[in-house]
Amino acid sequence: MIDRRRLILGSGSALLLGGCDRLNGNPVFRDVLRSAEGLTMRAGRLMSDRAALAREFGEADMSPVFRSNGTRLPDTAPYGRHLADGFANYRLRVDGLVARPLSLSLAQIRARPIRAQITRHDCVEGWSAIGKWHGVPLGLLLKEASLSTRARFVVFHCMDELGGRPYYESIDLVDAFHPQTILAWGMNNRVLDVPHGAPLRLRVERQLGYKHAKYVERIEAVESLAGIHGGRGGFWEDSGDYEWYGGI
Ligand SMILES: Nc1nc2c(c(=O)[nH]1)N[C@H]1C(S)=C(S)[C@@H](COP(=O)(O)O)O[C@H]1N2
Ligand SMILES: [Mo]
Repeated sequence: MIDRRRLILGSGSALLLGGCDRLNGNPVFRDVLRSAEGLTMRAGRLMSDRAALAREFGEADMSPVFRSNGTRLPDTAPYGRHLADGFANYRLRVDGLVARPLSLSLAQIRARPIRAQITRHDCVEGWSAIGKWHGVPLGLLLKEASLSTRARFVVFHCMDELGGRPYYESIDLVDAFHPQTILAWGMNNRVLDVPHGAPLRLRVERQLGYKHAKYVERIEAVESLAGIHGGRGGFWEDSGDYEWYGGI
């Protein structure tokens, strides 16, 4: 798609990556957008943008301090029990619209293929930090569970509550199968700690921080988000604070 844009728009194509508003005001570009070709271009741009990798960094770029945000220690009784026995009885469930529901111990999750990546976390509240994450690609678990063709979203159910409401989040299948979307059990070359979401948290690198569900205990594949909690696909979405799509 990028080559095609270059063909049509010449040397200004780089602007497309960050300056869409400006280009939309350009009469020539507007005509292109209105044409059938423009439709394909827009669809293609959306697709290719969503599939693109988030920037990855080197060890030297890692933030000396990676703050934690939201829940730092879930205060529910089940989580207390997990802490007491070192997550020995923790199981990650993968269910909903799958042919083969999974129930995996931490040892089983850690025995799965590992992806490591150093990325920048961007919180909507205005802070960022670069950290290293180890985990199993989410797509791999979804394939293992034999995701139904009816599934359109995956919901992450967390073990913490804020103001009596459980934290949860959801993403669509483009993000679920994105190569950098992992369930992380390691951070900065150590086992994931409690403030950052032990024993397992989502990394969905093309989205803002609130989408990265911590303390995940269940992944549910669904066709619609309507029946889940407030129906808007996430804790902050239900309270009206943030949009469901937090793409970056
Ligand atoms: N379960 C759960 N996940 C959560 C949150 C939370 O409070 N509970 N906070 C979110 C927000 S707003 C951010 S910025 C990141 C913070 O991740 P960190 O604590 O590892 O920095 O977790 C996200 N995931
Ligand atoms: Mo955040």
